[in-house]
Amino acid sequence: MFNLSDTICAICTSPGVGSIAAIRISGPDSWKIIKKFFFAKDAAQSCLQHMHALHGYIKDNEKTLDEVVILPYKSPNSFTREDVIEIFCHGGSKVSSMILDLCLKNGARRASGGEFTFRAFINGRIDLTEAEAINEIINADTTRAVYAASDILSGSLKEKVNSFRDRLFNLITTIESAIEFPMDVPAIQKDKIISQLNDINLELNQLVQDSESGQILRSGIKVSIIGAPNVGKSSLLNQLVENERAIVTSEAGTTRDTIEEKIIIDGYPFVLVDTAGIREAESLSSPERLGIDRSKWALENSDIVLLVLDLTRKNDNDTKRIFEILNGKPKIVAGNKIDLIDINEQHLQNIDIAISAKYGTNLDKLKKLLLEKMKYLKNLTSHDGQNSTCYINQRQKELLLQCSSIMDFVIELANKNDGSEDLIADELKKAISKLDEVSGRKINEDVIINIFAKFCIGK
Ligand SMILES: Nc1nc2c(ncn2[C@@H]2O[C@H](COP(=O)(O)OP(=O)(O)OP(=O)(O)O)[C@@H](O)[C@H]2O)c(=O)[nH]1
Ligand SMILES: [Mg+2]
Repeated sequence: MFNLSDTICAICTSPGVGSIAAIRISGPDSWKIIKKFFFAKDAAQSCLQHMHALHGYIKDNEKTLDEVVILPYKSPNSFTREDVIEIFCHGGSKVSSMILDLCLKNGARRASGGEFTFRAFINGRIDLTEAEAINEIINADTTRAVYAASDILSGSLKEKVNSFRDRLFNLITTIESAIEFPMDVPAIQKDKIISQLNDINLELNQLVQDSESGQILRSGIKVSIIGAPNVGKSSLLNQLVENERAIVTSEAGTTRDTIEEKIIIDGYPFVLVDTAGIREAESLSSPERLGIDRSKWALENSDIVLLVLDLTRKNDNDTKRIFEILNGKPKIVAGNKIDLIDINEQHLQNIDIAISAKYGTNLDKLKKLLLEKMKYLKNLTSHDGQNSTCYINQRQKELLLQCSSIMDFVIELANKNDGSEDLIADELKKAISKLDEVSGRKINEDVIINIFAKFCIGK
């Protein structure tokens, strides 16, 4: 585990050339260290004060390295709750690393990934749900994912977990005082307790249910583009990602390996998988056969199948077989190459949308269909993803599910009415310990290490 008593430093901005880079120093010696190599432009105003930016120079001995702005924070009013200095220098990767070297030479230690956030957590500035949300904001690649994570960062999940905890704790106190002091404390009103337990459990389950949307924002909806050879699957992928990502030729069997690309529709990430055309023939080469196996695997492992048909062809045996192997998978059937035909009623039978992958016709409508299908499958309402719910992660979901199953057991016990109050109180303590793992109030060291290992350096 990290050492907490020394002073740490890191470049916080991403590596490479930029206009500004930021270096952060945190710990008991940070203010002392900066004074060794920072010289204010106006010597009369060189005193370090909390949140008072200073303009000046970083000097290594007599040599000036850069003109910078520094921002001091006095403990406990900083991100880590320690004394902190942030240095904003020019964004060349060399100059920032030279300034970092000066910090190291003057007594700071190079921070590991997540170490600043770890200190913020250990020092009580944030709880574990907020620490995890910081990493999610950094890694978010859609606006919805940013909103969802920032909602948790502003304390929405912490508040809910704390409220569950307080309510369970009050119930334990009521039950235990009635057991210990039967003469002084009014007898337990079982019905009241059961109704409160049910309310808490219902809210817990709602939180778990909402996590489905969070999962979508994190990993995206998988859409496999499936069809017979040459129907225009790769052309469609290229149009949707607005990039010539996959090779397109007039030869059947062009695509062999699956190709994955992410697109964002209305703030939701969709992972599109272009696949090899599925066909049965004696003469197939072994790379094409392997490609077809991968197509079937991609089909199996997708949330939605985007089945592409070539409207210039009659439904052949290959297409019929593909319909069979879909096996009830959620699908959207796109009839392609409408630019080559005069479309009639018969063409529209069995398809959801008519498109031209080559010319991009009706692709906005296709995106809308994908969005509607996803919302229907994942049971999302139109306002999901806009700060209305907490999108918990897998770790939090598992713990809340464990808490909920303990609650189910407690409710069962309470309903039996067989004087098992002691046991009920003990079980409620176990439920609280699950909530404490969510918030990080009490948690195993390995789990903590695992969580902070996912953070980047400087955070
Ligand atoms: N006119 C027209 N041609 C299209 C359309 N979509 C694809 N094509 C053509 O159809 C041929 C096959 O396109 P691909 O996108 O490679 O088809 P595919 O389904 O990926 O083929 P495989 O990878 O071999 O399974 C190419 O010559 C494309 O230019 C379309 O909407 N209209
Ligand atoms: Mg292809």
